[in-house]
Amino acid sequence: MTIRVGLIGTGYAAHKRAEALTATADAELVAIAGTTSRAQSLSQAVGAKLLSWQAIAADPELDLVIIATINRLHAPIAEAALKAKKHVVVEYPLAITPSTAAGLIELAQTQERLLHVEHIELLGGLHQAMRSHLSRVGKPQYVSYRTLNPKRPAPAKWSYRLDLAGFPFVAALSRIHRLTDLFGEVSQVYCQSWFNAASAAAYYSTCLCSAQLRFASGLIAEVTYGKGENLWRYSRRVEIQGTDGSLVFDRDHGELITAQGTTEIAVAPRHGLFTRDTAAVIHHLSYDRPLYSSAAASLYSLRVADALRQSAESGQAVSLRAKP
Ligand code: NAP
Ligand code: BLA
Repeated sequence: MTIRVGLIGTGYAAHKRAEALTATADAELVAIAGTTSRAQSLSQAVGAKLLSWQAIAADPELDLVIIATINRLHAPIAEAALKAKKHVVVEYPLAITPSTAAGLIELAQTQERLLHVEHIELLGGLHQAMRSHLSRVGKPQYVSYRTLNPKRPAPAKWSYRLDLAGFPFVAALSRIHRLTDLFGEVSQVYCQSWFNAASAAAYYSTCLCSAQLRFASGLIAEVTYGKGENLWRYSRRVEIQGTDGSLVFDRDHGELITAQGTTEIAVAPRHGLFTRDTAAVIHHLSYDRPLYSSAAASLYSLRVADALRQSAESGQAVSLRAKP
């Protein structure tokens, strides 16, 4: 049976979804929601009708709604679609607050519908390389993960506004989710953040967040995230130090260092990830194939990201309750 899909958003992620859906035999992209002229051209290019997101969420002809719009709209759209008994795929983050995200997961259970949160970082070459070599470093004791993205001039875009995107570690949830996926529960966090914005509803041109996370295993992690005008050097670097060795990834160059010496690790390039996420969902719905990630795991990383926000706002360390 063909899965009939409505897509909300017309930006980068939405274009990748549209491409993936047109290439998938078991799915048909029936409707698109967008607010600008890009929506018209995308809907014409793929032969889909142009509707409002409210109409897509309510359309009885659709089986699945894919939410690829700004973060602030994720939760209201997911709620409307689940209430109308649609399966839902949403780009991360599921919601801006963990309590809203938890409510949506419950709603999906009540409605007996799939709620899938995209986490393409888990499908990417860096994560696969870290996962497959992690056992070589012994017990992980220290992790440092830094992504800095200079952007000049900073764009006046939704992703540079706290009210539309959420706290930077919520918007860039993949930075936290990679770590909770590999290292499990977090017991305590501390975070400092800096934005040059007049208010939450104003565009900032630089943000910089620096966090320390203590994992239940005892692992100490330092995570730095920044983007915008007042940064001058691009950086994407992960370092894991364990009892028996170390893994270091600088952009796409990986190394494993142990007592036996240093070996290079190949990292697959970052493309085709939205296509793989889309295929995973369609194959799950059509053939009951397992998905690579759960909404519950996404919610856990969102709890950690929100604790980082609380810490940054209060200047205090924040403890997380152990998972029940
Ligand atoms: P984008 O290229 O900036 O597109 C965002 C889309 O949101 C726009 O095309 C716009 O389409 C819609 N929109 C609705 N209200 C808006 C507003 N007030 N201001 C600006 N746009 C508005 O963003 P994106 O990178 O595709 O991100 C979309 C979602 O995917 C986000 O949740 C992001 O976190 C997630 N994501 C993206 C990537 C990636 O590689 N880009 C990776 C992982 C997750 P209409 O106005 O036509 O509706
Ligand atoms: C993640 N990229 C993201 C996110 C946004 C963008 C909003 C989600 C939030 C975050 O994790 O930071 C937006 N990325 C952009 C924009 C550009 C960009 C506007 O590179 C402009 C060039 N995403 C793209 C493009 C690539 C891309 C062009 O838009 C190119 C390969 C990849 N973006 C990409 C990947 C992620 C991501 C792989 C997941 C983040 C991760 O791996 O941790």
